[in-house]
Amino acid sequence: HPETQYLDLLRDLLERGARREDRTGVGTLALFGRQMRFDLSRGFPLLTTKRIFYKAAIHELLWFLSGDTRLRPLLQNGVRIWTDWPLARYRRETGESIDQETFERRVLEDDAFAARWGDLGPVYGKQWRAWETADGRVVDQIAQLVDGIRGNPTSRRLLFTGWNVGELERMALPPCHMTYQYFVADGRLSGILYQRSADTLLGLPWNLCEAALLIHMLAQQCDLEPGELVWTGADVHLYLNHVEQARQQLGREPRPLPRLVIRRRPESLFGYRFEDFAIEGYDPHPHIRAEVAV
Ligand code: UFP
Repeated sequence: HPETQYLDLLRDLLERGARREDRTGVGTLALFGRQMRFDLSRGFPLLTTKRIFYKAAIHELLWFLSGDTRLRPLLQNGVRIWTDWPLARYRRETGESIDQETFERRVLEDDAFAARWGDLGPVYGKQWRAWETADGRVVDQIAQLVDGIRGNPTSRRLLFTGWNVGELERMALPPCHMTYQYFVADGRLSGILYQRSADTLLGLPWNLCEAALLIHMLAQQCDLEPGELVWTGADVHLYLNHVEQARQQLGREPRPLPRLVIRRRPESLFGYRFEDFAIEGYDPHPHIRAEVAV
C-alpha cells in the first residue's frame, strides 16, 4: 500500500530520529533527506490512517494559485490553518491577549484591522504568480510553467519556487513546500516537491494532497495523464508533542486510497473552483487531534 511509506517514515522518526531543539521551542525528532513516491494512477495520496480535512487543502491550493496572500479569503472559506502566525504577531506587537475567534472575526469584518494584521506578507501566492525581479518585471511562474509543459515538455526547467531570498523576512512563514518541478514522459506528467522542512504529522499529509492535486490540474490543462508524485523532504521531523498521536496512527491499517474526480475542465489553470473537485471513496480512520507548533 502506498501509505506504508508514510507509516514507515513515522516509525523511523520515532525509532531513529535525532532529538533536536527547534525554532518553536517544542523540540523534535528529526531525520534529514527522505523520499516517497506515489503513482497517481493507483489512487489519490490522501492518508487513510487518519481523516485529513482535504476540503481545506483544496481551498488553500486555490488560494495559492489565485496569488492572494491575505487571511480573509481563507477565513471566508472556513480555513483557519494560517491564523496562528499573524495572531502570534498581533499578540507580540500589541501585548493584547486576544483569542483566535475574536482575531479572526476582526479580520473578517474590519477592513482596517485586516489591512494592518491580516496579510501574511509575500508568501506562496505572491511568489508563484507575481515574483518581482530586480529589473522591475513581474513573473507569473505558474503561467510560465503551463506554457512550458505544453510547448516544451522535455525541458528540464519546468519548475517554480517560493524561496525568494530577498523577501523571506517579510513572510509570515518562509515557504516549506518550496520548489516544484515537473517531468513529461509517455503522456504522463510527474512532479517532484522539494520540502525543506516537514511537520510529518500535521503538515506533510496536506502537502502531499496539494502537490498531487496540482499535478492532476496541470495534467488536465496540458492533455496529459497524472504520473507520479515524488516527495522529497530535507528536515523531516516529528514534534515531541506528536509522539503519542504517531504511535496511535501506527496501530492502524491503511485502507484503499480514494480517487480524485475533476468535474469540469476550466479554460485555464486559474479557472478552477472548489466545486470542481470531488474525492470519491474516502473511508479513513478517525481524525487524530494534535497541536500545531507556531
Ligand atoms: N510546515 C509543514 N508544511 C507546510 C508548512 C509548514 O510541514 O506546508 F507551511 C511545518 C514545518 C515546520 C514548520 O515544522 O511548519 C515551519 O517551521 P520552520 O520555518 O522553522 O521550518
